[in-house]
Amino acid sequence: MAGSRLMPPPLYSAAALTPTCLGTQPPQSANALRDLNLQAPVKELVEGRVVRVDAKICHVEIDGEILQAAPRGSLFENLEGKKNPVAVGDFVKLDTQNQPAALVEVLPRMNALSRVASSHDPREQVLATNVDQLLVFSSVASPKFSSNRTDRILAACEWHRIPTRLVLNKIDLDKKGLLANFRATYDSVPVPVLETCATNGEGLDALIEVLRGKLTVLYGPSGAGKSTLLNTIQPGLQLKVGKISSHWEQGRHTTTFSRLIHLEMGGAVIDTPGIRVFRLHGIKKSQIRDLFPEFVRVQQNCKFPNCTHDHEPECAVLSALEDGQIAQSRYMSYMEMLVEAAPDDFSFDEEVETEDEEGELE
Ligand SMILES: Nc1nc2c(ncn2[C@@H]2O[C@H](COP(=O)(O)OP(=O)(O)O)[C@@H](O)[C@H]2O)c(=O)[nH]1
Ligand SMILES: [Mg+2]
Ligand SMILES: [Zn+2]
Repeated sequence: MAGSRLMPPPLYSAAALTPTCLGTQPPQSANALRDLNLQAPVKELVEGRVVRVDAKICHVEIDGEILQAAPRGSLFENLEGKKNPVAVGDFVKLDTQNQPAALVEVLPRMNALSRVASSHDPREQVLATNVDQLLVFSSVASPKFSSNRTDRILAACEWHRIPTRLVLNKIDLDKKGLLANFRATYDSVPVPVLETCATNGEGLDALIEVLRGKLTVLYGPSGAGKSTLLNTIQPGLQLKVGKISSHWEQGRHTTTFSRLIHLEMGGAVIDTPGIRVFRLHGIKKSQIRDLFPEFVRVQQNCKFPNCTHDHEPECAVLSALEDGQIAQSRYMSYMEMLVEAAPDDFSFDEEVETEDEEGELE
């Protein structure tokens, strides 16, 4: 991983630029002075990976050690509608000359999972970056499976091009035979589904193979069994089980402390507690339909090329829905996202930004 990548040593030593060589030497030619300028000392920057972001402080891993670093103020300028300049998973450069270190640069990202920050803050909040995949954890029962919640995050991963799978946990509680329905729905998308039972270990081997060697975002409602599953896979993790405090459940302004945790078998996970609502940022109505792979397969047959699959005649998606090829629950999730998405002529650039404390990260 990134931890082992250090910046090369500075190209020029500070000794070569001591003031004496300017003050006591005969005047130099413009060229020589320009050369000297080019040789201005380069600060030694260290490269690392962000494993946790608290309010105003990032925890950055460098060669297996964690260093705390404060993002430089300039990173908060020109955010262009983004709430946070740095997120868990980012590769960053640190200036370690002072304590705490300064986080001076965020390196280009391979991908980023983001959403609308909150119902009263329209900015884009980046939750995790440079990830290999996302697992959507749900339980068959207790808490009840939510199609809407599941479909929103699946659509978000489609939008951000992050591969995803569903983990259906607590299969021991499937007294009503719901599992077969969920499975049929997601097979038809298709989304790969893993069935697990954290309490008797069923399906755990398959989950281990999916996690091995990858950086995986864990997503799912509290109580789905994420911590129990992870603790079973790696007992040393000692993640708290079933103790999500009521503060999180009822939080008016949910604070999320995502963190990256290494797995002994190779790979790592990013836990994302406290994320309840997932609304895609910057998406317009006409773009939602492309986030549902089973729609994409048939929608070229709709009478109107820009069919929203809502009221239009001769709609191939509505026909597939009637035939049972498209699941009712998926269609309902689509309609809800369609209703709340911005109209196509909306300009996100003019969006009113919510001012909050400078440098605040949550
Ligand atoms: N019956 C049953 N209970 C489970 C299973 N997995 C987790 N639990 C229980 O569900 C509760 C919540 O689990 P937890 O791991 O804290 O969920 P998290 O919020 O997703 O991390 C705990 O009481 C677990 O013991 C399972 O497969 N079957
Ligand atoms: Mg948990
Ligand atoms: Zn249509």
